[in-house]
Amino acid sequence: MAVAAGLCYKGYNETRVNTTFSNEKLIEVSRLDKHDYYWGSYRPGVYFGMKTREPFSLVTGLMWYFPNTLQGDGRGLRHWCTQEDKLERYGWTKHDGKNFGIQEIVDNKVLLKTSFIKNTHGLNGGDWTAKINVTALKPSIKNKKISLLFYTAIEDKTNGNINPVVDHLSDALTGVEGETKELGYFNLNFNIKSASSVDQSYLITSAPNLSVLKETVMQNLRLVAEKDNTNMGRIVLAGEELRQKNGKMLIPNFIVTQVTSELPMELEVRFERNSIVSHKEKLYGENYDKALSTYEKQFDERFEKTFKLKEKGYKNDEIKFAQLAFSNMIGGIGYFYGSAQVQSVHTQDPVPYWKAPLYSAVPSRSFFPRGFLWDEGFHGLLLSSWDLDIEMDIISHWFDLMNVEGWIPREMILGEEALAKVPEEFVTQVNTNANPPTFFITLQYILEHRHGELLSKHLHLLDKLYPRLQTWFEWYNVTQKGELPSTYRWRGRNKQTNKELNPKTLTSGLDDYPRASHPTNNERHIDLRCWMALASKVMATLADILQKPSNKYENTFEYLSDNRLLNELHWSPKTNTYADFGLHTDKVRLQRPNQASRQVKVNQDKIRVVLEEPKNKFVDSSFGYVSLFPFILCIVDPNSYQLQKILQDLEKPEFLWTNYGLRSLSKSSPVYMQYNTEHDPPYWRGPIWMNLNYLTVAALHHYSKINGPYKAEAKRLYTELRKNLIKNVIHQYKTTGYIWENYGDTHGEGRGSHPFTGWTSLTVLLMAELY
Ligand code: 6A9
Repeated sequence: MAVAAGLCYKGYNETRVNTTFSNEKLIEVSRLDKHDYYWGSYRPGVYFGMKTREPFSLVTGLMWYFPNTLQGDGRGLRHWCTQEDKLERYGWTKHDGKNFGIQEIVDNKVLLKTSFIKNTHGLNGGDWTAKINVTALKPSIKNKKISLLFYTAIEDKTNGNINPVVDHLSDALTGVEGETKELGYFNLNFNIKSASSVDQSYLITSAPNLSVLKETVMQNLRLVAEKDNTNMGRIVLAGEELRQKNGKMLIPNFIVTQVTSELPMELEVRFERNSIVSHKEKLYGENYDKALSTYEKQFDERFEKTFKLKEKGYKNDEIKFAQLAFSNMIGGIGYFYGSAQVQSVHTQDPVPYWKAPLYSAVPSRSFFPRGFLWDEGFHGLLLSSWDLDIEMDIISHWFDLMNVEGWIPREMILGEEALAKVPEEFVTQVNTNANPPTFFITLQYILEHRHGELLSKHLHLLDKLYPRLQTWFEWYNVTQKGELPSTYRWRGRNKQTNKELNPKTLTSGLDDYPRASHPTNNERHIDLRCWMALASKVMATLADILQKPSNKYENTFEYLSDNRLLNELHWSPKTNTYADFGLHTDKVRLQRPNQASRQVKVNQDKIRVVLEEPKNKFVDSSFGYVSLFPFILCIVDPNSYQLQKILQDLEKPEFLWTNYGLRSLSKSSPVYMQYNTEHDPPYWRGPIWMNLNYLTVAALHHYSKINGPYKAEAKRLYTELRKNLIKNVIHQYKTTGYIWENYGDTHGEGRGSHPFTGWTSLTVLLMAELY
């Protein structure tokens, strides 16, 4: 290989991985075409911040701390969402993705209400006002002081500038003004309301980049003696810090205003450009409050029109939960820009992808505030129910990331802020690796529920998207195919490792869900096969709509959904369940090396020992989500014994059924709740995940509507499973303040990262019975 690579003319193969599919992009060159979405809370990784959909945007953001608990190392200073802050809760209670948002943050019994309203007049996305209102939730802490820091920063000094407006008499920062190519002249004004005295200070400096804003603030906080000489000092910002050691002056790119006061306090921030609206329409003071309550009312009405939860008999607190779950999905949408790091067999090292924007929702604001391919397909179900324009724009951004081979990277880590949150080993995306093509379920959902609007408003876009979908489909069909016709195999499993109990399949999205113990090329993965069946079905429908030849896709769908063939390749006659096929043994375990000779080295990782020769067979000892796929994606014949058997198995508590939803892996599996390495706790080996539960409920709904002998059975399970899931997610929210990544199968407790308002927010669609 090394020789061949050396002889190979450098260029063609090496550059394919980071060559874009075509120059004609789905996203218009001018970002102002989506004038309404120009400004937004597009920084899901911070507790509160506004930016534009511009590669190097003007950004604004909030930090805060309680002076009496701030630590020298920065603990106590809140900025990026992180679980370590241990906030009681935080999240958008209402957000419409476009005009306004209201968020509640509870930190040590103090409620910070952050809201914004946009005023989209004129060109360039208009103006906005944000308000941070701080109150104590308990009277006993009323005297506590809080410091709010509101900043303005600019990523690229060549693109514009920001300058402080300082009132020299009081030495207070009253505002910020500046200019960028896209925004023209603008200014930000601050307005503070507090019953007690307010202490103000500011920082004007140059930060190396956006990922170190908190550090820059920490370096520039000073402790000064109290004016009245009491022994409690005041913490203030250092003022102007632009002079370098050599005496030269830096140009500012980071301006922070700090206000410290007792509670309650309110800070209003107004962003205005050379404005054409009359004074009385301006959004501040009472006008702001009025406008906000109008938006709230409109939101409530639209929410009811869209999801009909009141009509279905849900109570106010349940509807509030649903609004919060939805609002965090849409309010968690980010706008990222940068180049991912990618690798192919033809490149020696990772190479940069082309610089590109991504407008996408995120699974979790605290842990992974960035785009994930298969997560986004699920997000699309909820988002398109609300606003098809937003969803079509998200789809467009993702499909613009497709390279000439037809590959879209699984995880998009774009820009300094996103990169700063990812450990080195997760950064590089490899072009042989897939992720479930869930955008096909989004498209299927849109075709089902938003058909009219899709055709009347987005037909042209769909037409431009189509060749990309074809190439994407082809990429899966070619690069992920198995050895036997009609079979498929996830690439990217590690054959070499002896550290994992069962080598992970990150590409499938189900990470440590057990597959064949020994990865080989003749493996066949049932879930991928079903994804391909679904993809071909959706492609056939789209081809029909766009009057393109659909035969190929129809034939592929028929072929892949032929139950006789499916059963031959994937139905285990031993267990009467669907299963993967591959080189497998259950007789594996993790063990400390040299254990026999008693020279146990504490630091040596456990390794896998294989106690029996693996055999080619169905991987049927593990029953779980993967076994359900032909059912989950509605490929199983409604009259079949297979359907009857799946419905019977579904209900068994010793397998998957719990009071809180379906667990990912049966209790009977040899790796149920087993660690995969010493350090990797079980992830998809027991806990309850919402994305696949949602699809299962949708499938039960499907089989309860079409004719067949198991219709009534499907209906009964549909009702039960749906009820269990909704009840638990709401209950956990109420007791913990969070929506979680997954849920424990014994007690239903929230687990993993939180808030996780990606696919767990599909609970709203379960409530609304939208599938
Ligand atoms: C880890 C740690 C601060 C794992 O929701 C995103 C994905 C899913 O697509 C996938 O199906 N999650 C699921 O199995 C989370 C993946 C996080 C990986 C990055 C970095 C950051 O530490």
